[in-house]
Amino acid sequence: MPVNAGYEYFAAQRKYQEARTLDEKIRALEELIKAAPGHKGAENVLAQLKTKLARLKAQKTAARKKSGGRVTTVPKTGAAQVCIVGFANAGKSELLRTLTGVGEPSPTPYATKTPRVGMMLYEDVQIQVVEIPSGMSSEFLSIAHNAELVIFLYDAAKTEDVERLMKIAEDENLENILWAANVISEKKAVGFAVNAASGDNVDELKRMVWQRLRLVRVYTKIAGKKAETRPLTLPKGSTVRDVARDVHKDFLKNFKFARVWGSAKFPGAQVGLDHVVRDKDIIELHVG
Ligand SMILES: Nc1nc2c(ncn2[C@@H]2O[C@H](COP(=O)(O)OP(=O)(O)OP(=O)(O)O)[C@@H](O)[C@H]2O)c(=O)[nH]1
Ligand SMILES: [Mg+2]
Repeated sequence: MPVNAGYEYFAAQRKYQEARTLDEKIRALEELIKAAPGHKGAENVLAQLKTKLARLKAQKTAARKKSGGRVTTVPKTGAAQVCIVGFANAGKSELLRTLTGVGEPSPTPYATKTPRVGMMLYEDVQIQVVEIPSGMSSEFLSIAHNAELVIFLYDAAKTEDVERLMKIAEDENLENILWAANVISEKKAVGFAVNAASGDNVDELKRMVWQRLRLVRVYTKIAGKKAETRPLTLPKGSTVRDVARDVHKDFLKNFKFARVWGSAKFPGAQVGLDHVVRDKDIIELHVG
């Protein structure tokens, strides 16, 4: 950590640590480099950051080349995007249907030809779920690069598929992966298992998805009024500053203090911009 680094540097550093997709990482690293102090003592750190950035950019170019420049993106909605990746007939469409109500399972392998998108509700948080077609073309796998989390779903009776999926994870540089075996036949699964069709253990899967997304939700509120019922979601470790910025830039500019129910010392205690918020906090922003 460079000496005399300013607030922006630490904020950018946190953003980089929280970045989940390749694009997010590149963007955060660029900000981090911009915010790094210019003095001599920080030269080494800056050089390291630049090397890291060059490596990430090379990764991105390689991924693009592999797909012949064809990249499919699924516009993100909700708190995060989660992809389901797996081989033919692993039960991806069944899982998508169980999680979101969207999805047409079929006994025919490779039945899903294009990415299918649904919205899953975890408690009161909307999470987007995308089924990637089984062909595993680089074009469609490019969606997984931009997703915050990838579920690798495999038929519990075909453990050899795990190895094949591990190879894909490595080749595609996918990091945030949740492995799930789908118990289609009677075969007992090794590791975490669900039954996509009956929904067995799917609630546990949803809970794991939420955990792995490393998000917190907060409910903002205006003094004298009830808190919003729809939460705002932010990366874990976010502060009142991030909440204020997300609500409106004027809230940050004119910020005086916030009252917090949840993570504060006592319900409704006054906190400043640096207060780290926790999941399910109620945040009342006071501006002047
Ligand atoms: N009994 C049972 N059948 C399942 C389960 N999951 C999937 N199936 C069946 O297995 C077949 C394939 O399931 P899909 O969900 O279509 O598989 P997929 O991974 O989407 O496959 P493609 O997109 O076609 O490559 C369908 O007939 C499903 O109904 C399960 O958990 N239990
Ligand atoms: Mg399918």
